Amino acid sequence: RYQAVMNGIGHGQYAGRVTLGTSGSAGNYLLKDDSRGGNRTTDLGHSVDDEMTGTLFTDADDIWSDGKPGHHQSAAVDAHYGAQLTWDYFKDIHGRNGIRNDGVAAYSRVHYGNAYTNAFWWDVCFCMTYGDGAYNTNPLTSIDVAAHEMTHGVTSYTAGLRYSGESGGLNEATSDIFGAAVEFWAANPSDPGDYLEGEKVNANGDGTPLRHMDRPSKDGDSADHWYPGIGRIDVHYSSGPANHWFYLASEGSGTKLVNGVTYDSPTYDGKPVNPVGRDAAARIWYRALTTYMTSATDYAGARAATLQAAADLYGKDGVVYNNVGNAWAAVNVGP
Ligand code: ASN
Ligand code: ZN
Repeated sequence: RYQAVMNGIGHGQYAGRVTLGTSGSAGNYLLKDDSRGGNRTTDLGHSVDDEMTGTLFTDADDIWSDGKPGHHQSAAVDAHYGAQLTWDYFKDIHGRNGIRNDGVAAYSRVHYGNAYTNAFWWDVCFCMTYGDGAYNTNPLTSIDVAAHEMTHGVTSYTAGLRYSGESGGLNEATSDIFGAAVEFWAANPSDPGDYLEGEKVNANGDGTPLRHMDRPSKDGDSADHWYPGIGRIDVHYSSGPANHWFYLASEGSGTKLVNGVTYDSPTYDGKPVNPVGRDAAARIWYRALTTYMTSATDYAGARAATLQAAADLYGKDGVVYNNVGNAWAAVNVGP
């Protein structure tokens, strides 16, 4: 694993005790990591001013937060850690050097607004922004949410999937897919990998995750399968078939236990799907995103892009290519 120039110790609300890339010197450490393109985290102090950069977090002893609930630095620890993991994941797994592939990191802003239960990427500031959630006690800074938001940056500078219609659903799914991929890759014992989005942050207030990739309709709104007109629903729901494709390509259909979570994934035609594995599915999606998808790619185009990517990476005659196509058929995206 790529090591930071300086390693602080952080205590995140979700990530537990982690190593953080920091800089500075005794008495004045900075939550800024020059070994990862200047990845840094700032404090918005509950402002809702989108134009504000915020104040860079500093610390005297390079031990960030004490792990007690409500510590002002704990959201910063989680956000900073999520961004550094996502940086490392794209670098180590996909050979990508930051969002723009130019070695320059985005930054993270925490404590946005009051009880704001969301997080977002914004091209203009080249930054991720995180609210503190209900009662300001559940910041939206878990690994999967941070990776989701940072991936919006990657999508913006690669395929540029337009954030409406079917391309909007594919944009959202891309963020959920790499949110899950980063969380698995991190192997953090406090927040092990799963095919759920936002299971740690309780954004719904009832303990349920925001999204279920094995069966997207479990959230009550997302689509399990493609249908004509899916482009008219919210992009966080039209992402369903692509999230479902990623799950099926990774794990296959039916019932499966992964890291203590039981999944049960249906298929449109009732035919079983054999998996290509999570790593291959993520590599295929990344290549499709960065090589073949455009701002206007729709579901049919995503199928074609991933099949082309699978052919490039694993050959056109192999089992991987075949299973990728079967996973699309299972979410009702056909030739
Ligand atoms: N958290 C949301 C997302 O990243 C914010 C939004 O709706 N754009 O998708
Ligand atoms: Zn999103």
